[in-house]
Amino acid sequence: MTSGAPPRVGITSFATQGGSGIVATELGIHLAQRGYEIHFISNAMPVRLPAFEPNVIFHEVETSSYPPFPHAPYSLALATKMTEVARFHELDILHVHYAIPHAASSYLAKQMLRPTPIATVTTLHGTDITLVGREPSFFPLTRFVIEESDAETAVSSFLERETREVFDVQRDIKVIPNFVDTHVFVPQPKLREKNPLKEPGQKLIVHASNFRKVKNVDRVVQVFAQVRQTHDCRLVMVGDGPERGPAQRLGRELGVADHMVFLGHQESMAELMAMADVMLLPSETESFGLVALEAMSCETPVVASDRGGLPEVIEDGKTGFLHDPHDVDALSASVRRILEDPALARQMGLLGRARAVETYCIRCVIHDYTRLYDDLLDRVCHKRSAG
Ligand code: GMT
Repeated sequence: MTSGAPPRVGITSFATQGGSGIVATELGIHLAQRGYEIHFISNAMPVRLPAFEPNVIFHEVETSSYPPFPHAPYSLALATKMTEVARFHELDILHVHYAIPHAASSYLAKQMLRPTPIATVTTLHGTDITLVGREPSFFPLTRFVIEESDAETAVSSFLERETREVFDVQRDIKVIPNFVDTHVFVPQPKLREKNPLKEPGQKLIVHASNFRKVKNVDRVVQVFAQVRQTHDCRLVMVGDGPERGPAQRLGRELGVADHMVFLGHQESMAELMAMADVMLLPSETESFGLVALEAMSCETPVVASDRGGLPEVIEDGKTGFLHDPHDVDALSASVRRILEDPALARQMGLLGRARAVETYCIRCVIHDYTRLYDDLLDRVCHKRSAG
């Protein structure tokens, strides 16, 4: 970094539809728009990255297989690419999203770059702590990289506490919540009233996820089947993953398959969230629930699980309803309340939007990251940023 210029940051995340990749990409784009030079280092072009963005460069990590390798060693190829990019572009910071394997790669890159200093930041997103990171085969590595990263952030207070308890770490973990582009995720009342996914007068329930076990997709279908007994509605399922097939089968068993549509991965999340009358998210746990925030930003009430970080994002009874994710009756009753009471739905929608705009807009959150970068550059690299 030349003195006075904003830092050059390498950002690594999964290039898939998951929330961590979305947060990493949008953070990079918005930092780039503020003059930061952003280098995305990943196996594929991140989702939601526009065709061209000044100050943004993409570096693809290529892995090669070799007969004795049981698998192509992506983490090592990533560490090598991080080192090359950091040297060539004189990066100041490597910011990785999702601890495993990304923080292990940035740790290695930092060692390879010595004696040139580089600051490492790890943002914990959820399943890297609540599921995969605590598996015995990863536990010691996850703990090590959490301790070794120059700065550690978590997307909710729940995740910060969980990380401390599970990994018994003492270090500072800064809570920086996820954010939403409140100019993209906007209410669209006309679209909600009339859209190609429903017949006139019908209501729309939307679920969006990666269809993994942790999302309790079967509960979504069960709740829908209950609600359909009394209300004319359709269920729109967005995303893909291993539980999609079982959910489709359950829909047939419960006799509601003709009223459900599985769209798979979709780019137009803002429109889908704005079309919905209710967003349903009964996850087993959810460190934050970015998709719930995106719905709130579109004035769509959320009926969700009361686990993990969801109660930090959704205010029970105000911007949505929270329940035990296995209490199908309670979840169904709350969906019904919203569908049959337009005044309640409107009030919840407005409060949700206000919360998104006041607490979780990009402008509200991005300074937490830029301040963290500044402190780090002072501490680790003895450089001061102008950003
Ligand atoms: O939802 C997932 O399982 C994917 C995962 C990811 O890495 O993208 O999501 C996690 O990170 C998101 C972004 O911070 C959070 O909004 C999700 O709540 C979190 N998922 C879980 O904790 C299950």
